[in-house]
Amino acid sequence: MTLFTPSPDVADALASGAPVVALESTIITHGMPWPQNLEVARQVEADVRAAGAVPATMAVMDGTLHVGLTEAQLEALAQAENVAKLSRADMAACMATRGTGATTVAATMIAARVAGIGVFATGGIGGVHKGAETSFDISADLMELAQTPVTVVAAGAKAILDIPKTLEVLETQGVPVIAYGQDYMPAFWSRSAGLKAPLRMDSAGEIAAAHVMRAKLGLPGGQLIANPIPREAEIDRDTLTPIIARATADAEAHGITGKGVTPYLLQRIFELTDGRSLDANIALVRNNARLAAEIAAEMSSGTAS
Ligand code: PSU
Ligand code: MN
Repeated sequence: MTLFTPSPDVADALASGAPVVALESTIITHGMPWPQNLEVARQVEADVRAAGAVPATMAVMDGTLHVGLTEAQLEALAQAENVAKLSRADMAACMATRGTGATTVAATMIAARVAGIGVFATGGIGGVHKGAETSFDISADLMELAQTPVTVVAAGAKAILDIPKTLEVLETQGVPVIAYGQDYMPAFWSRSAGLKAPLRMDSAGEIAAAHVMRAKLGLPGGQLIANPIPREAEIDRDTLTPIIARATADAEAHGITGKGVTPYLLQRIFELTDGRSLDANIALVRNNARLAAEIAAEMSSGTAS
């Protein structure tokens, strides 16, 4: 039995060394409401193609790890209810028991490594939640970045998280956090978290070269590329701060814990912004898909090595 099943396009691209961009599926099943989730998933795949790379959306379906989904599989996943949310802890168990699950950032990185894909585009990574000093809620995404060699393009950490603590954990874990084209750390829906980013790069070529250099040095782990949301789609921090505070308080009042926290907060913020948070989310994921495709092209052209 092979470990994963590539879609026909992905199989061709992997065989010829053409650029491939990994995409996660938790954003489809737990991050956005139907039917926008399917539209966005299709749009992001089209953006990757338009930028010259092949999209590989990851999911486990009936125990099979799919690297690249057909149109029918994508639609089935977007409509499915009670799909598991798979992180590092759940992936092998889901495959071994022939289950179905969507991949988080951590699980998508694992799938990308298994398939030999070096770049992955998403919206935002999981991180250290506000109040983690008592809840201990720290996403497995951070530890995955420390050990799995995939460059992850995100719009920073979501503003629902404690961004300073998230940066501290990434630093402790030795994960390069690279802001793209600006000095400041982006905060998902906003272009700036009001904090300087640890590193800055201004081209896809530099990012690809740094990825290759880490491998040459024998350093495990990936890189986090923090790509600011396009200016015209941004929601400013002053608008969001009270909304996030309210969503966080609601989560606590409803006793939401564990895997449920991130999806609950995203849904609540969607309601409290009358859908504006979703429009911003779509714009930033598409922007990340385009940059990831450029990085993938640099990696596969060989100039990065
Ligand atoms: N960003 C989004 N929507 C999402 C997520 C991130 O805009 O749905 C998902 C990603 O899959 C990420 C996960 O890996 O949330 C983090 O969940 P947790 O905090 O439970 O580790
Ligand atoms: Mn968590």
